[in-house]
Amino acid sequence: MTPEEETVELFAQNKIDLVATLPCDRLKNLLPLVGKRFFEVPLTREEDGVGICAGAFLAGAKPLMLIQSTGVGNLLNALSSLNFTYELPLPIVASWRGVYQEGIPAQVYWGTHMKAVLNALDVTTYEVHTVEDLPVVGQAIQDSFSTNLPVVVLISPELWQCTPPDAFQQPGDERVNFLGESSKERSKSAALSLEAQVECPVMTRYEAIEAAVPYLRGRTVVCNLGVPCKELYALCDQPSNFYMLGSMGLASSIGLGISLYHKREVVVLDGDGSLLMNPNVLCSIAQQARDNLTVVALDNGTYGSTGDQCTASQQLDLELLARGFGIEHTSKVYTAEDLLTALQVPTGPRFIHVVIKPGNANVPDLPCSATEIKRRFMAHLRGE
Ligand SMILES: Cc1ncc(C[n+]2csc(CCOP(=O)(O)OP(=O)(O)O)c2C)c(N)n1
Repeated sequence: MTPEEETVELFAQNKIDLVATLPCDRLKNLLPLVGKRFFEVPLTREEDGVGICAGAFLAGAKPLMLIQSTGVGNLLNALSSLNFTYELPLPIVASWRGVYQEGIPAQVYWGTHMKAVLNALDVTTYEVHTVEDLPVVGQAIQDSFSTNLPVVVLISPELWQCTPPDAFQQPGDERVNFLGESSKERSKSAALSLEAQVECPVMTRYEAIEAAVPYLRGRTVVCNLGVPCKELYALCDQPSNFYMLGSMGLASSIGLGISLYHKREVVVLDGDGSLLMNPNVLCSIAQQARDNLTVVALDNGTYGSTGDQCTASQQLDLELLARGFGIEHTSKVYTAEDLLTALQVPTGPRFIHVVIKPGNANVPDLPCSATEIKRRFMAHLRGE
């Protein structure tokens, strides 16, 4: 077996369900094998993958990320505020650039400091340099799922050097995109024929959540960090609510990850500031096309939880943005009645743009810890 085949075998032996990927040149022989054997979620930013993998784990799956070491730098806050805070496992297999026969100067600084940064955050790291080290990959996966913590396996390019270039690319083989089409055929129609007419908002965030409560009751809900969580808790606390305490921008990513392994509908209450921090998730939602996912974008035009500073949603239109990313079922609502009507439309993934006024309700802090939120939520999803 080549090191690539052995690596994939180790993923399979450890019962990995989902591999979230973002390429590295040194992984180009491994990635096609991963795509053939596992459910692959191609990413546009690594942080988004941390949220998707967290959601998949909450819904009972075993995720893994396969990325370049530079991408580890992109996801540090997510690891800290999501995985460490809620105790969520995530094995990250990273192509370790900058340390072995590196030709790209920009890889060197981070590549040589990354391990120290990870160790300072108490992320356990493992190193693979040669085929003799490969069993470490299986060990790392087991450690991550037994400790409920993220781990990083750093794979030196030295490992792959015995594999001939493009070893797994047969003559005539074509790379396919996420739709299963040849990546050479890129013909598509990209016309956007939607005109956004934004009217004056009438509801606050609290009033919008209150209006949605009859629909949210009994459904799986992921709620954006900050005051929205406190408002949802005050209006409709239930075991099927996942309250975010940090990792701004990842509410919809977590919702998407859950929807991949959960048969029933997942409703995400997201915010404009948070969606604009990770618009990449709109791309992932469009690509995965889960009809059981609804994103309710509570757009008050401000970072409400931090004192109502204006967000860029004052200049752009979130519904148009979602359409531009390829989410077809979108709507824009202002009133309680229209929000409830939009929630009843069965097709998904749905993006409901709720234009609201700034303002926070005077509600208490959440009384539960991150791990209590997780345990209660996972027990609900398991049907306990
Ligand atoms: C990476 C990061 N940057 C900044 C913050 C501080 N922060 C917490 S909540 C929040 C505002 C979120 O705004 P939005 O998503 O629009 O939701 P709203 O509170 O307005 O409902 C900010 C900036 C943070 N938690 N994380």
